[in-house]
Amino acid sequence: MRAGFVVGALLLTGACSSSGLTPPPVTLTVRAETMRFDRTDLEAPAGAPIEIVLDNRDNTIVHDIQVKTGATPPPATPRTGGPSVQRLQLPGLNTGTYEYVCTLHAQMTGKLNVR
Ligand SMILES: [Cu+2]
Repeated sequence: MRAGFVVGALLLTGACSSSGLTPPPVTLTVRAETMRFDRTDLEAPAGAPIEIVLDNRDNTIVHDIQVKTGATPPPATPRTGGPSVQRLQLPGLNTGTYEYVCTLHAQMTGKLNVR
């Protein structure tokens, strides 16, 4: 429902812009290593579908990544021990800053900036 609304809104507003198209999907990779995310500032264009790749390098330690998009429940990868790779698909988001976290480790946080 939400993704459909976003795409529909973009098509309506895009009719007057130069492109009029949904921005191409973006892939953002975040490594979890030594109980930290290697990147704490991610960027994506507004409206572009986003794939976040969580590369857990912490041997046997369980991590996930959850993005506080406003959806209930917030989208998140499964919790898996490293080494492992998990992928999270997000619909196009409106402009804003969205926090992302590992739900198991309070110090593992970052910001997804959508512009
Ligand atoms: Cu963690």
